[in-house]
Amino acid sequence: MKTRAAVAFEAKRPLEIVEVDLEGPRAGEVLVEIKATGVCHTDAYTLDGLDSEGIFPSILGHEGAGVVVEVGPGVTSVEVGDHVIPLYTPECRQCKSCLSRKTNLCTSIRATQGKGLMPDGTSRFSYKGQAIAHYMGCSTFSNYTVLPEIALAKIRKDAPFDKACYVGCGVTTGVGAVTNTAKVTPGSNCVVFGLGGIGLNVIQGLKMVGADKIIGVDINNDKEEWGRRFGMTDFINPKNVSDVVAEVVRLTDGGADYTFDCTGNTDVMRQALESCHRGWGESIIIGVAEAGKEIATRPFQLVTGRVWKGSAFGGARGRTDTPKIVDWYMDGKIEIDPMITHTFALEDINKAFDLMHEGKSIRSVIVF
Ligand code: NAD
Ligand code: AHE
Ligand code: ZN
Repeated sequence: MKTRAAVAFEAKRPLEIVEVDLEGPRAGEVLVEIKATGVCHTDAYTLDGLDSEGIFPSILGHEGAGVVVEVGPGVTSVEVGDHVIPLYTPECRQCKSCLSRKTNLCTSIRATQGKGLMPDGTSRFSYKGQAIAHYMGCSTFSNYTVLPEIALAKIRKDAPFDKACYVGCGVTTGVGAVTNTAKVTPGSNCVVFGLGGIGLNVIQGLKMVGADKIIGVDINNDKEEWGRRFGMTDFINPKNVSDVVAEVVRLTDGGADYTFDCTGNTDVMRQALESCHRGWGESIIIGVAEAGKEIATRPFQLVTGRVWKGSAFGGARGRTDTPKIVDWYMDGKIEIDPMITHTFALEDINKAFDLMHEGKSIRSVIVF
């Protein structure tokens, strides 16, 4: 079939809207009509050529929601008409990682996914006879896409697509980092570095679990109002203080119980770790750093009890947990609507990237 898609032909070039060819689902695969997709900073990072796994040409997008249109042979967990969220972290429930119960990082199809291919080692997308790579196993910047069945979470049908799509990455990543990865306890003092589409979800997760101080750090002053809207109690703009770490230590009587990096900047990651309380503070890296970047700190920071951790997709097991997060939204336990600051048609998707780089959006959603 033909489908409209925003194609990343080359790094650092705007996406182009073209009609691409899409092959139908093979065994264990599902054809999904994407109804809406968010634009996450990770899409921009890959498009900007900063991703060591970046492949061009490819169809980016990993934060979608849609409807099952066709299932391939052997598919049993979803059927035509089901509403689904594509999962860049699948859940096969059979691999060593899934069975360990120690991680959400299912490894069953990670190798081919990282090469922009379906699990059988081929692509379903092509343009003028040339293969186009899938992205993070999702490629939600296409009106129709094919995914392995293990990479689809079935969600309730009354959830609006243009909000539920955000659960496919940002909401789950932020809220899950608090509840699954850090397991923040009530009364904790916490710091969130970077108040964008992820950081604000960390803040609403912290508020939900009863954190005490929620300190937000951002170089963009406009983010102060956004942070406070979701439960932030204090704001620091690093440009206005001589030492961010010292300021956090002052505000928290010795350091934070939990800190979260939502910037992807390795210098900020160090600040986040060093803002933790001696003896027990934990810092969670969520931000994705540019290819080649490394983190550093004095080992003494760890010797004296600070803990450095990372979190992918909020530690969520996609097929099990994302339907529950959609329920939380539908039940009013978490908010999504106010964070979706812009909605565009696919033709205008490059505007979403511009707004993100200008710091003028929280989340842009593309509606097909
Ligand atoms: P965003 O652009 O919406 O927000 C980033 C925020 O960080 C902005 O408000 C910006 O002003 C702020 N910032 C930038 N540099 C800063 C600095 N030096 N100090 C303080 N604040 C600074 O991006 P997003 O969509 O929220 O994504 C945030 C990061 O999380 C990205 O690196 C993205 O790739 C990553 N991410 C990771 C996962 C995961 O599973 N680990 C999932 C989604 C996104
Ligand atoms: N391709 C990058 C790594 C990118 C990365 O860390 N991605 C996160 C999700 S970001 C969503 O917006 C993730 O889930 N990582 C786990 C994984 O298996 O990719 C690189 O550095 O090569
Ligand atoms: Zn994302």
